[in-house]
Amino acid sequence: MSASPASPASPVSVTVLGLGLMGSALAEALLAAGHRVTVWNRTASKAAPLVAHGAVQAATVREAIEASPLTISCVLDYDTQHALLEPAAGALHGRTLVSLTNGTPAQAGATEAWAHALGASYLDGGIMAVPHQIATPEAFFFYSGAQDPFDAHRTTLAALGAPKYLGTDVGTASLYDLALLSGMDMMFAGFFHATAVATSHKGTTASGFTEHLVAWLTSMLGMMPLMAADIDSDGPPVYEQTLDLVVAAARNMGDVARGTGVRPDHFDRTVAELEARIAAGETAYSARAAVQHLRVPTRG
Ligand code: FVH
Repeated sequence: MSASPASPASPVSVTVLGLGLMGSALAEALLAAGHRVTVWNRTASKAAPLVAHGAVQAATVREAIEASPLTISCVLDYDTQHALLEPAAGALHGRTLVSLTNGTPAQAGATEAWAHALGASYLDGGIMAVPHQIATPEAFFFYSGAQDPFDAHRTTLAALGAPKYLGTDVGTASLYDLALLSGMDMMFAGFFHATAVATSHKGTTASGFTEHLVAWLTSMLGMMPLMAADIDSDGPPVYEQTLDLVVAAARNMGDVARGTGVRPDHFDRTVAELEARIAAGETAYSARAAVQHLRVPTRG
C-alpha cells in the first residue's frame, strides 16, 4: 500500500472513527486513493502517522462527522461504537454512516434503526481481510443495508477492498462475516490440534508437518462445492459415507490425541453424537445430515 496520494477522478471527503490496527489501515488506504480524510481516535496520538500523510485530525467525534458526508466507524465493538456516536448523533442527519466494527445481525439492525431515526443513511459492513491486506486484491468487504447509500459510496469504499453488496437486509453482512470467521476459527482449531498431535513425534517440527497439512486441506477444499450442492439439493447425496466408518475414524482420532497427551474432547463429543445417531437408526453420513444436525430450534 502506497502512502503517496493518487488522484482519483473524484476525490471525496471521508471520516474514519477508530484508529486501531484496522481503522488506521482503512484511513491510510483512503489517503493513498487521494481522498480527503478526517480521522478521530480516543488515543489521539495514533493519528500522527495519518496526519503526516495528509489526514486532518478532528478534536471530537462530532467535528469528525461534520467534516464529511461519509463516516466509517471501525472500533472494538458495537457498545463502544454506540457510546462514541450517541453524544454526536445530531451530526449524522443527512450523512451516511458505515459501520465496519465487528458485530451481530441484531446489532446491525438496531444501529440501522437508530441511524434512520436520526435522518442518516446506514450501511453495515464486514471486513474480510487483516490490516496488511487492506487495499490489496485479497481484501473484500461485505455490505448490507439500503441500496442508495451503497451506490452513492461504492467507488469510495472500493479503495479499501472489493465491495460485495448483499442486499437491503442490513443483518446479512454481519451474518456472512461471522459465518466466515466461524469457518476460519474452526480451521485454525483443526490446525492447532493436528500440529499438537504430530509434533508429539520426536523430530517432527510444526513447519515440516504443516507442509503435509496444507497439501491435504487444499485437496479437501475441492470437496466443499460438491458437499454444498448436496446440502442444497433434495436428491440422493453425491458424497456419502457410512456412519459406522466415520465414528470408527473419530474414535481413532480421539484415541491418538489421548495417547499423545493432547485434549481429545472434540472427538469424544463427536463419537458420542454419532453413536446417538446410529442408535436412533441413522446409517449414512452426508454433508446435508451434518448441517441438519447442527441446527437447534430457535425461539420464534
Ligand atoms: N485486526 C483484524 O485483523 C480484524 C480484521 C477483521 C475486522 N476486525 C474488526 O475491526 C474492528 C477494529 O479492529 P482493530 O484491529 O482496529 O482493533 P484494535 O487495534 O484493537 O483497535 C480498537 C479500536 O477501538 C477503540 N476503542 C476500544 N475501546 C474504546 C473505548 N472504550 N472508547 C473509544 N474507543 C475505543 C481503540 O481506541 P484506542 O484504544 O486506540 O484509543 C481503537 O481505535 C473490530 O471490530 C475488529 O473485530 C479487525
